[in-house]
Amino acid sequence: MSNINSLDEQFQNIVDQEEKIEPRNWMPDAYRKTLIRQISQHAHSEVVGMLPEGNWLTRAPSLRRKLGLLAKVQDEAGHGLYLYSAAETLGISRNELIDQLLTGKAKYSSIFNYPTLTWADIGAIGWLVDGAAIVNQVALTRTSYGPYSRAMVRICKEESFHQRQGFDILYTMMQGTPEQKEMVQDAANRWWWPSLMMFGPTDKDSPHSAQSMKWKIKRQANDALRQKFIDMTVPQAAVLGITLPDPDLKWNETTGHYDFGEIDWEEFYQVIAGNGPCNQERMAARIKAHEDGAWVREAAMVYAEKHKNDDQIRTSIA
Ligand code: FAQ
Repeated sequence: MSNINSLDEQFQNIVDQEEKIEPRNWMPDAYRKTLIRQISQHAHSEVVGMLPEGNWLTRAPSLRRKLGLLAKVQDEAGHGLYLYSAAETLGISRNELIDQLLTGKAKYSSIFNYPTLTWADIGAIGWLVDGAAIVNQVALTRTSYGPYSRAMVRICKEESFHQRQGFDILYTMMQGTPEQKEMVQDAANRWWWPSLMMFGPTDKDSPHSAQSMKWKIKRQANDALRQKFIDMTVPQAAVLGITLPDPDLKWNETTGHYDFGEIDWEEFYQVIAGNGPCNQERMAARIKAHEDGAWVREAAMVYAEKHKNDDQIRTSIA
């Protein structure tokens, strides 16, 4: 028993000294489990997150917009792959991770269960959803687990391009016709509150936060990150010339932050329980993609088996 305690203590010391934990290091089982949960949910979010925007690839209003959106959606696939790889370093296989998503055991971000109704929604996703993702992920570049932290550095660079692209879409539409301006306002009205929910429940209702902060998996609490996002985004809405759908949103001289209204947590819990507007559609799309891709996985396995002793191929890959 005392040995276990001392391993735990040594581990906490390494974390407290801001050293990274690497896959070969000893770690408490619960730390490993928490990381697998968080990193895989993050990976699933990136992959499911391709669906709402992928829906607009064929309908982007110009070749330039189509190229930008295509690049963004491909980036999200890449983020999913870095993150699945980071999760695999913890001793779980890609198959198990995908299985957890497809059987509903693992979550993915609530935000991707909302529909993209107009082109302005693509701008709003870039501006608000990627904007929120960056705030959360910049903090995670300092997470204690090495492979997750390194993946975050690269992902954040790409997310910042996504955020600017989204803002640019909306800004351009705001120079357009009254109908285009109305579309931007409508998209902002629908995406604002769900974007705030991306940061998770308030700290007092967040079961994982205290331990994850102690292990420095999370570097800032849900509420602090949400506030940072709001403070950053409200002035951007003013530049766009739109209003955000919260009558309680106002600058507070005393705190130096924006006050904001009550989030509808009932809606959040309904969405993460599978009852959001698009949960069923998203899961059906992922299950179909997995089934349609079975032949590719089988062919790759047969190829790998055939060539496992083939030095030439191994050298050329290296
Ligand atoms: N949606 O105790 P906590 C992107 C769950 S960005 C669904 O606070 P934790 C980029 C939570 O899992 C989006 N579930 O949990 C992109 C837990 O349930 P569990 C992805 C949520 O882990 C942009 C329960 O509630 N980003 O994809 C949500 O300490 C555009 C209790 O919550 C990440 O995943 C939610 N919003 O903190 C892609 C960032 N919030 O597991 C395409 C990494 C909470 O016990 C297009 N993750 N839950 O069943 C994190 O930072 C953390 O996991 C939090 C939650 C902050 C999300």
